Amino acid sequence: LNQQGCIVWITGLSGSGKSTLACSLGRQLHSQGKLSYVLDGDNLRHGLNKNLGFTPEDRTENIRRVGEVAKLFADAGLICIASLISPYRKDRDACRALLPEKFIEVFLNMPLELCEGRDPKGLYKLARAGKIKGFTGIDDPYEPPLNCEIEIKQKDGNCPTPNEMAGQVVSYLEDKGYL
Ligand code: GGZ
Repeated sequence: LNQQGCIVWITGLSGSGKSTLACSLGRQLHSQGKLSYVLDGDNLRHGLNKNLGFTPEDRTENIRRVGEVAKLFADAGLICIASLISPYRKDRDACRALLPEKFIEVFLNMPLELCEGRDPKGLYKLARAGKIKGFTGIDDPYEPPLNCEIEIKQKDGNCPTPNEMAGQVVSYLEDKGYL
């Protein structure tokens, strides 16, 4: 394999664009002949994590499992892209501790108003109406990273495109010798 494995861990609010970024990143890596695999929180909740809900304990277990699987992929030499809200700092830090030299935390730092305005699945609306309890950013906390490797945010009120965001991550991976 012409690459070494690592974990690119994308964290951010629901609707911040984590899955879209993960997908763009996978495509850009593929076009460079690099093997990657996306572990998406929402998708994995249909299979591996289907017995888990959104209590703090269940989120912790969700993130723990994905961290362990991500480590397996990285050990196999793949660039594993994990996209989960992963709202609690201690849970992300526990994943980092599994592979500290090869853990790249990407904070997709989009304002709540932007995410809520997008509301692709209408979940924010339900949360505001009290029909979903414990929704991240509404009545459950999101703890931003303190020492992430990459922060992606708006510039002059403009959101970078998914390809620009993925490009930012690819540049980092190149600079640090992962690619
Ligand atoms: C946050 C929720 C909730 C609650 C359902 N809080 O944006 P989405 O819709 O498509 O993806 C979100 C997904 C979150 O799953 P994760 O595995 O990434 O979460 S965590 O890391 O916190 O374990 C969202 C939807 O599930 N969803 N209820 N209460 N997001």
